[in-house]
Amino acid sequence: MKVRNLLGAVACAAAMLLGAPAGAAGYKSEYKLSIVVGTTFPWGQGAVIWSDLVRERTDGRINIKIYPGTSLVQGDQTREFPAIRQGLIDMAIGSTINWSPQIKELNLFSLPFLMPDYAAIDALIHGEVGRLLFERIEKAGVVPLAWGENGYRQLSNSRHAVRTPADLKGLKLRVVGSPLYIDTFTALGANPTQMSWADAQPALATGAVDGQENPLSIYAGSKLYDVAQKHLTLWNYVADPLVFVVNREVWQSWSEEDRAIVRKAAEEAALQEIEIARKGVTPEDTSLLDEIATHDVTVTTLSDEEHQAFVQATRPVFDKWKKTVGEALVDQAERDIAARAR
Ligand code: X2X
Repeated sequence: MKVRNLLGAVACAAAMLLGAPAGAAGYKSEYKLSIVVGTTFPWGQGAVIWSDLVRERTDGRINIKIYPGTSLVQGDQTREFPAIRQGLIDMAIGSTINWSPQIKELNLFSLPFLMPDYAAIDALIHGEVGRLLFERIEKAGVVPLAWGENGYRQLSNSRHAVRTPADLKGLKLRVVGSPLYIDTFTALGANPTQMSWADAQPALATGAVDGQENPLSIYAGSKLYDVAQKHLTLWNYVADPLVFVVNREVWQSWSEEDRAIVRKAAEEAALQEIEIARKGVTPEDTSLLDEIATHDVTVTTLSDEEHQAFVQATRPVFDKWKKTVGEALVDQAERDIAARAR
C-alpha cells in the first residue's frame, strides 16, 4: 500500500469512528433541526419542506432530522437560541418571541398593534428592518437565512367573550417567554403567567389557566376548542415571524456549493411556509376560521372603536418597550409600514 493510500485509509477510518458519512469529510451524519410544534402545523411544514429540499439537492450529504416540541432543550423554547449558538442544536426554525430574551430587538414584532395587516408584516421582514435584524442575529453568532411566519396571535379563553379590556379583568392567561407579554396583559387588567408551550397545553386542559394567545393554525391544530377554549377574540394585536437559521460552525463546515443550496432551499421553504400559515385566516379565505366555528366556538371580532380601546390601553407598553427594542429600529419599522404597498 502506498503511503498516500494508507493515510487516506486512516483518515477514512477515523471519520467513520467519528460518525461522519463516507464521501463528505467533516459533515455530520445527521443535522438536528429544532421547532416548537409538530410537522402537521404550517411551522412544521416549513421544516419538512426545507429538509426535503436540502436532502434532495445535496444528494443526501446534508441529512436533516426534525425535532418537534423543542425537545432538544426539554421543551423550554426560551433556551432554544442559546442551544443553537452552542451547537446543541444544528438548525432551527424559531419564533422571534422565543429568541427575544436573547435578542431584544426581536421584541419589535411583539409591540402591541404595530402591524395592522399582512402587507405591514411583509414590509418589515422583506425590507430594511428584516435586514437589520438578520445582522443582529448574525452578530449573536447564528446564521439567519430566511423569514417565515407563525402568524397573528388571537386570544382564546374558557370564561366569556372578550370585547373590551374590562372583559380581560382577572383572567388567568398563559403567555409566551418575553416579559413584554406580561406587561401587555397586565396593562389590560388580566393576570398573565409565563410558561412554555409544552406546559401550556396541560395547564389549559386542567383549567389551571383560563386562556392563551396563539395563531389560529396553532389553536385549531392543537384542538384548543376541546379543552374549553370556546371564546376566541380576533384582534391581530401582534404576529410572530419565524427565522430559518443554522449554527455558525455547522454553516462553516459546509462547502460553498452546499451553503448556497441550504440558503436557497430555506428561502423557497419560507415563502411556501408563509403561504401555508396564511391559508384560511385571511379576509379573502376564512376557511380555517369557518372550521373553528363548527366546534361551538364564539368568535368575536372588534369594531374600530373596540379595537382602539385595546390600542390605547397598551400604548404605554409600546412606548416603554420601544426603548428596549431600539427607538431607531421602531421608527424605521413605522416608516416602512406607513409606506407599504397595499
Ligand atoms: O409557545 C407558543 O405560544 C408558540 C408555539 O406560539 C411559540 O413558540 C411562540
